[in-house]
Amino acid sequence: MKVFFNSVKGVTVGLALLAISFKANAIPFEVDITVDNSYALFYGTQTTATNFVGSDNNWPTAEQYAFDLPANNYIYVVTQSDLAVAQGFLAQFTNLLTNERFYSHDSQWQVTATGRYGFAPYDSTPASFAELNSQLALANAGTNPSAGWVATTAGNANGSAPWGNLSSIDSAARWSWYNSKKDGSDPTQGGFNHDEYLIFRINVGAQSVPEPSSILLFTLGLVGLGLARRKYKA
Ligand SMILES: [Ca+2]
Ligand SMILES: [Ca+2]
Repeated sequence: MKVFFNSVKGVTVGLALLAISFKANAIPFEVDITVDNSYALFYGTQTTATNFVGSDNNWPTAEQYAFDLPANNYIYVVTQSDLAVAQGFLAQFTNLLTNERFYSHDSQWQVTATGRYGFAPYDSTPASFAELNSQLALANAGTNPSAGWVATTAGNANGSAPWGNLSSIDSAARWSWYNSKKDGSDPTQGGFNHDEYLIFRINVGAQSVPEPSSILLFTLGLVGLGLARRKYKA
């Protein structure tokens, strides 16, 4: 009986830890996104973009992607406009584990301006990763045109002019951009080079996984439960 309960305890704790580690290691996201005028979606650590998800250069279409975001990773959205009429980043990100959704104007997004118009990394080639990662280093050091990572500026919501409605994105989502003028004006309206290309980032992995202390308490609780059952039955 002792061997039996020991193995039950082991399996229970093992399954619990497996479930926690799965949850802690990746968050499955579905994203619906478009940018006026073009973007590439990456993710990676605070210093290094490691994965390319996709890109597009046609604002009237919203693209959908699914990817597993490792814990504590950042989502990166590289954007560049055609310097005409308007510019903006519009998206919704849905956590498929919790159904929580956030948008392109969420206050936790940050943006940085590279001043490298025409050099936006838009594919998965080594040269693109090198370009992006060199700019992440400058942004993290605060030595680029925006002096590092700054708050984004939200423009009008999905459905507004000149874009109209992107039907696969909620009407709550707002077009967002970097404002190099810092004068309170809406940087999404009127063609203008706000020190493009831009990189948006958000760190969502840290907010959706258990704290180490709660994992420890949960594990200790399971071990205690196993010991209690053993004591009672033995
Ligand atoms: Ca598009
Ligand atoms: Ca434009």
